Amino acid sequence: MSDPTPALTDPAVDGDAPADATGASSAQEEDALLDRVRPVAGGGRDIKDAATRQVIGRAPEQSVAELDDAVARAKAAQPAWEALGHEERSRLLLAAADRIDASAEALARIVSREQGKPLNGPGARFEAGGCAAWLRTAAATVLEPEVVVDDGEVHAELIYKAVGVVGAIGPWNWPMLIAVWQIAPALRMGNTVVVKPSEYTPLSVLALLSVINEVLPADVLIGVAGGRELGARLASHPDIDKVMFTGSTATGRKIIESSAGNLARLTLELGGNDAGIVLPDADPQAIAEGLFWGAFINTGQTCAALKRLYVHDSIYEDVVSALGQLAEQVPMGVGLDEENVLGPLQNEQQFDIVSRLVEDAKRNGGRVVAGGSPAAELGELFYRTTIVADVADGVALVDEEQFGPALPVIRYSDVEDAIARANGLEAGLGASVWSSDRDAARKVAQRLQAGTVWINSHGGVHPMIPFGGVKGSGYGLEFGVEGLKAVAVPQVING
Ligand code: TXE
Repeated sequence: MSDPTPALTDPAVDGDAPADATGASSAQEEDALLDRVRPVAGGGRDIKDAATRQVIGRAPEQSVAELDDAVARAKAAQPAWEALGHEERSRLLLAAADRIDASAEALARIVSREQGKPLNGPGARFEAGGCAAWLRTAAATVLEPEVVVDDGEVHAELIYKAVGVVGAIGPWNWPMLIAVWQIAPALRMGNTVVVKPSEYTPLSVLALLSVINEVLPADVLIGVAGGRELGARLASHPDIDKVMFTGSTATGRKIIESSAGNLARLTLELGGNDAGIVLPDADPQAIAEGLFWGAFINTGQTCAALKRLYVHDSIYEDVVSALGQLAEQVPMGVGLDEENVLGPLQNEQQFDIVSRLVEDAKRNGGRVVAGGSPAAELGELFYRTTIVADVADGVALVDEEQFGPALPVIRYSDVEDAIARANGLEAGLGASVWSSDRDAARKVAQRLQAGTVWINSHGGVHPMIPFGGVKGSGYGLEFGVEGLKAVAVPQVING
């Protein structure tokens, strides 16, 4: 298959950027960026290439004292950053986006190796391009004051000001892009930001921050690398005013608990288990590629990926076999190889989760249509693109978030039943409905318990369209005007 369709759709992002004609110079720039983020005083930790398992660089392991120092510096820098005003901050964010564009190939190579996603397809180049696009959109978006009452006697306006210092805690699946989702609106509104990347993928995020910091004033944006204890300290720090978190539901709950101490405002983008419902009138061949990339973008390691697919009995076998064919065809392998569009799992823990869930599905009657086993010939963390048919709710592969390349396809005969099953889990990030009849699809969509419901696609995000979960997938919106409100405090001016 030659032209994978990016599931994250953004007109400003070119998902199929041409191969770099100056591969050698990008590799040199990559080395220079990795050098910049290396621990200064020894120590730190080796980070491995997810595909080859070779060491690609060394990341700092910073202490709680260093984190405290970072928060103190960010706090000291915040008033002057806010005082710069919207226009000047926007100018600097646009300049940062230009810097990212200039280093895009080197950043893409780092994230490809560290995270595993291939350069091509909706992969590492797409991620680097997305970082610039989200920064530009945040720079261009305006949060206007709102006149809430103006009746001749009372004039009351709602204005939005910076919250203060934002703690940004990120995951390992789209490490740079999700960091920018947190950073861009926060900076735009006049906050300073302390970023704690995932311990699995610190290099790409620190490299990205170093590029953005080429244009920002000192201490406005500070990265601190380390493990869970550092995340816990950042979330509970008395001088953190807002926490932006993307990660697991379990950690999200801990952050909610710690917010009882510092009263930090929270945006929590937690795990998902997105359902897709294929209605009987859908055309299996026409939707197969959209379904495939909805599920397998970033080799399934995407928060709002399609993770369980409900297909009407009348077209069930056609959809299953179309997906099975794609799963066999789409090239998987080392990300720097221009041929590949699927990669490895990022870490052993996630590899073990996927293996366990597929094995369990097989024991519970699941029919493996494609894949179903590790792809050891490609490397330690590769798992074949897997389609499992004839499973039902109650099987762990359906009920738990697999976060990897294994899609369960569930048969239904009554759409009411499919809706009930889609709504039956705690997760509520995304969902999708697939049909030739848009109005019928919209009626089903409105009954699904999810922050976003896509029709005839799954997982596309856009920097102006609000994105966030309901139920166990967290709360708070990112992107667009709503995203700016989430990193601001409202103030009423009455009079
Ligand atoms: O997440 P964690 P992990 C899901 C996916 C995966 C599971 C676990 O199902 O299997 O989560 O992944 C920091 N206070 N998603 O272990 O632990 C941590 O250092 C504050 C879905 O990576 O939640 C890291 O920076 N922070 C998700 C970040 O939280 C803490 C993407 C995420 O780590 C902390 C990734 C604490 N007490 C995994 N403990 C999505 N929605 O996209 C850890 N951290």
